[in-house]
Amino acid sequence: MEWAKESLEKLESSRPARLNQSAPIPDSAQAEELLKQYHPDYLGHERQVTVGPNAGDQKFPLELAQLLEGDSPVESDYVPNPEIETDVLIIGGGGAGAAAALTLEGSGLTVHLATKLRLGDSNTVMAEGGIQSALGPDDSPRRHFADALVGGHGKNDPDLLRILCEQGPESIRWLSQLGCLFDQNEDGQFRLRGGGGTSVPRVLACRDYTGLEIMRVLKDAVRLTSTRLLEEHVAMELVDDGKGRVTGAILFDRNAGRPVCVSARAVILATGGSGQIRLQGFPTSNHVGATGDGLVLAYRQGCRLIDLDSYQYHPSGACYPEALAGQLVTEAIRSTGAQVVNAEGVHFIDEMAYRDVLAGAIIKEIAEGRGVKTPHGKSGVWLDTPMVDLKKGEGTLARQFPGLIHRFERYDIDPAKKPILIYPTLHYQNGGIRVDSECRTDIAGLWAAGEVTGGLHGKNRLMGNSLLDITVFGRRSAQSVLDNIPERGAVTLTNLQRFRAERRKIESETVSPKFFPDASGMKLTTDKVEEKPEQETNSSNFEPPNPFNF
Ligand code: MEZ
Repeated sequence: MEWAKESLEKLESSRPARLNQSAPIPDSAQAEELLKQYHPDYLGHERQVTVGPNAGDQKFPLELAQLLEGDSPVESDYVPNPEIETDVLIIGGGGAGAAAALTLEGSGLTVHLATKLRLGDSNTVMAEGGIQSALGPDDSPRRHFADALVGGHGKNDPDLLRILCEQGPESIRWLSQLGCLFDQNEDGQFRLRGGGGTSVPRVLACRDYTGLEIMRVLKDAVRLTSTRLLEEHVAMELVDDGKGRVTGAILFDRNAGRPVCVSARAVILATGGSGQIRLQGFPTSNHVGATGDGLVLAYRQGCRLIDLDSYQYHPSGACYPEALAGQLVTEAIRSTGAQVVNAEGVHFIDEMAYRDVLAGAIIKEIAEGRGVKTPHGKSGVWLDTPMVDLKKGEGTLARQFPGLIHRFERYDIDPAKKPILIYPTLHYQNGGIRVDSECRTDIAGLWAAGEVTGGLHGKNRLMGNSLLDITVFGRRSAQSVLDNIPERGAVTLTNLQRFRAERRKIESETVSPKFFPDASGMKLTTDKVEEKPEQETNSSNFEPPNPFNF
């Protein structure tokens, strides 16, 4: 990093003094100022929508508003004719969907799980630093609740949050019994780390690949159940019984290159987040499939969305090398001693400040000229990763964060020796579909769990509460389905027709959901289909507005 030589020298020369010094945590007035002036949520890049259940109320980021007002890819003369009948259709193959499937096993109900990529391809596997649970000697679910409520700016749904915190210890037991290998201390107790906003150490981890480890065991367990997997099946639309209740979905089978209609007594949406819609062009730490599909599908059925003016920009996204831009550099590294330092070598803020405040502070440093410019024209601040070994002993960084070392060593960067450049990355959708404490949406027949839902995390989620969310509410949604499963209903597109009639008043050529990010080059159909002559497969690539020839 010759191009940053001068700044690196400043950082290295300030290091001895910084070793035993902490940096200021902004007080509440300073925090508010940072948020209002610099946090991407507060910069007016938003608008109201004019159709659907949220018309004329809360504002949405512009990119999301456009998708919510978009038209369905389903042709207007398409007649839904179920080819698959199931009791429960789970849409989404991440942690929440898998936890739901496991809970339904043995109930006697037939279960299908549809996922647009493969089982496990999800934001769950991208989660690095850990999962919260009140297991420490000075901890309790109440304390967990209080921390998360403060972190969420007091806007969390208290019922959902109480359930999350109370279910923490039992969820860790469940995951461990499935085979999840959480890190332990020498005495055999779980190793607990701090996280931004945790008043006591509460974060369990599997090194820096916690989500991958959790998904590993969930995936293996699901494959041993009677759940029928519909991999590479994209959810295009939900269907209803003509009286408002959701009764299944139209999926697009990517390998066959055609739609498949599913009749279900209950549908659980577990489609995850929407970082890949790249609000304001931000880089993202999200999985390629995180395009907000569930929000669009539920909205067209009549579900209200909440708190979607609030997204989480994780303060430490990689900024250099360019190939890693936006990738997560776990908060756990900061909680283990890495400091956030500007181009002048100044440790300008405590790295465990709340994520939204820290992201605002980093953006401010850069805006005011104290950032480091990369050869690709991006700017970031330093994360002084060698501090971890200096504070905790040589080899700590490599031992606790092998994923980080592995990613950077490909580019000849050793984070144990040199600091890395970071910039906030679009990480999490704080809001989502409104649900009650049993994961029921506003529309009968439709449940939702995990990142696609809103309310639980308020306006700012704490580290490690999303892996707990998918575990607790994935299971809970399934239990609620078991307790309340409706009879099979008719399959119509009445809700969609109503939405379409309403959107006639707007001028929009957008077709949604988005399914795959523009930059990914991914198409709705797989290569298998494209090799066949088009008239035989009746398929085409996804080219809005009317890509499906059916
Ligand atoms: O929950 C998260 O967002 C998380 C654990 C992220 C991280 O920094 O590792």
